[in-house]
Amino acid sequence: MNLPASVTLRELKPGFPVLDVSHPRCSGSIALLGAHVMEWTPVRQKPVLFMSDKAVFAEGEPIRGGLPVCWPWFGGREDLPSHGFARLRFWDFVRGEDSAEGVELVFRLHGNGDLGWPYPFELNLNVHLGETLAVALEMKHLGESTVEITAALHTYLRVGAIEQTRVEGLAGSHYLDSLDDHRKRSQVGAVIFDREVDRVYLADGDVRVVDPVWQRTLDIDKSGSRATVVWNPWIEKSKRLADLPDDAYHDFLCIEAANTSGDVVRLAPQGTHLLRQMIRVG
Ligand code: TA6
Repeated sequence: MNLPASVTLRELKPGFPVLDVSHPRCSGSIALLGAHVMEWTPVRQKPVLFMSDKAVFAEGEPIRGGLPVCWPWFGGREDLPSHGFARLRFWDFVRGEDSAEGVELVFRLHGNGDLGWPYPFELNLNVHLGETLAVALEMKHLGESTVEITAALHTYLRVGAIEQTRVEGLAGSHYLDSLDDHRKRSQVGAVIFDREVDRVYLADGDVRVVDPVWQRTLDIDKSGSRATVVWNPWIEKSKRLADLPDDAYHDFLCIEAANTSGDVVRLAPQGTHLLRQMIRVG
């Protein structure tokens, strides 16, 4: 691998390569499994991404935390893996480049009708790590017929205390409540967390996570998406997730730039779609 000076390759465990970033503007790490951004910490900041202490690191298993790439479907599908297979496979490192602002890394996954998806495709993930984190998933459909895809950048964000955290920017938006048969509701004021929250907001705008305990805000912008998923498992679901400590719900929420529920992506042969999420600490 021809790595930029700020990036080094290591094995988190045998057969599980990870790229570590050490740059004047930030530190970070990205697993080749799923091109999964596992850690991002801007200079003079606390970590921005949450990673479970019980996360599993193995081919074919999703990593609980960081920035999972959910593709070519979002959610569960009969006997198929939840959130698709892209996060379960090793991607190729394509190239990287250092700059004064940070480091840019490109990863690729392609398939020819294997991997449980009967169409040839190419995914490119472009990751910029600096004082901002910018992730862009380019999806290329190389099959002969039009295909429907759902996807998400399923970002786990670290907060000081979920009970005191709120999400601004969604007031007045409609959302589908995944915990109540996807019933459609309207958001009144900021999103707060005093129970499990699992909602698909039909929204294409930016949101702000306000974290009074860690005394910071996280500004999350996106493009190529008209659905923003907000999730916190709260107490009972956390206990059901083997790769999440029972009390870890307290330390994170997910804000996901998604194409799902009314924002399905239809790609004609040779069609492409770009799904982007950008995060800045305030
Ligand atoms: O994005 C919210 C969600 O779909 C929740 O329903 C929950 O299942 C979460 O994703 C985690 O999914 P995973 O398959 O990673 O356990």
